[in-house]
Amino acid sequence: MKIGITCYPTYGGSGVIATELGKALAKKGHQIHFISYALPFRLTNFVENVVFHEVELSSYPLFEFPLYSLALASKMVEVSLYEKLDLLHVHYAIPHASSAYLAKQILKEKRDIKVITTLHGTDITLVGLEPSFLPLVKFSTEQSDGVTAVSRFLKEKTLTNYAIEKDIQVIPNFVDTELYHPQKDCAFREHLAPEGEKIIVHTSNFRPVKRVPDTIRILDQVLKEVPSKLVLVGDGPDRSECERLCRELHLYDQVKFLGKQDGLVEILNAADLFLIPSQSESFGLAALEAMACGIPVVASSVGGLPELVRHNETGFIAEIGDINRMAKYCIDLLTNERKRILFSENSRKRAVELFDKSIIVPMYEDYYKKILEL
Ligand code: GMT
Repeated sequence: MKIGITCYPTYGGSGVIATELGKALAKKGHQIHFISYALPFRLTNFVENVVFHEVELSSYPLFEFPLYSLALASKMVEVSLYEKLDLLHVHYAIPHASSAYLAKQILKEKRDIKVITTLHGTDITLVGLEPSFLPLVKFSTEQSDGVTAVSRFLKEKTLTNYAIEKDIQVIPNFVDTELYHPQKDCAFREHLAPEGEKIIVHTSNFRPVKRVPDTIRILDQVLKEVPSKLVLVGDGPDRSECERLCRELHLYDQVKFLGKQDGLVEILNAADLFLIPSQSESFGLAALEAMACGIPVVASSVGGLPELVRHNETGFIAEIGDINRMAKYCIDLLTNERKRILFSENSRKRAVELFDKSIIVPMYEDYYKKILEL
């Protein structure tokens, strides 16, 4: 098949999934055309059957705001026509689904291009609900030839919040469990915790929805019982507030801010547990990556997280903002090595058996075939 893929190319789970999916499909012989304003950050090496098409934005004095959605639609038309694409698969509805709809209409007379939209999270649960976007998200989702959601939670939210009558297929996110795997004797661990302290890791884009300050407050409680370090990976709007909170709580030596990092597998392997106390999380790809490395997860009970993290089996789940309970769960795992190892094994097993890319990529292939009526 010839597939155009559009995603946000910068940091973020939707871009990771779109890029890894494209690379995996290319390996299977499909022709993949990424269409975006920059090279997706996971597309670092040359991959056979993968081409990148950059959406260029011209500035004109009259345009106070960049007209990206329109430039993207034009690029989709161009690539679909000249590369003879079968379908456009867009990740994250805003604005990609609308651009794809426009491209499909422009192409109508020349080519019947199918549009598949994958809903990832805040495109439905947060931004999409704003009055300025809601009608557009509803319309472009309904008009897509196929719609997938990354969790059952997100599917239900879409159907109820937007009163959409559409067959939405749940295709969960995936991880390459051969790449993300448990490693023994992580040298990095000594560097992070020279006194043999326990290590808790959190990775995110530090947006308010991730509730990163909760991780620091949880550590504050954990430290009363277990010498520990908190490793925060990533960057974003809440980072300064988190650094301020560390100073206020006199935790600056116990919390390491690593910023954006590429070597996630090494960092995860240095950890004893992973924390994800989000306000909203349609899936929680970061938690899946940790589980694939055999790291138990303590999570909030929101969105798709309970579909991923099994309470008292691969980790623990608590109410949003229940810092005391999350701290209690962390202490439990950090002081009971037998339980931690059992949860670690369960986490790895769950990632391999249910969310490995070898299982999920064929689901997308089958879905494409269904939409193309092959
Ligand atoms: O929806 C977002 O806020 C951005 C998006 C992203 O690009 O990372 O995150 C969502 O998609 C990920 C990949 O499917 C999911 O793992 C995240 O849970 C989801 N984020 C939220 O729902 C907040």
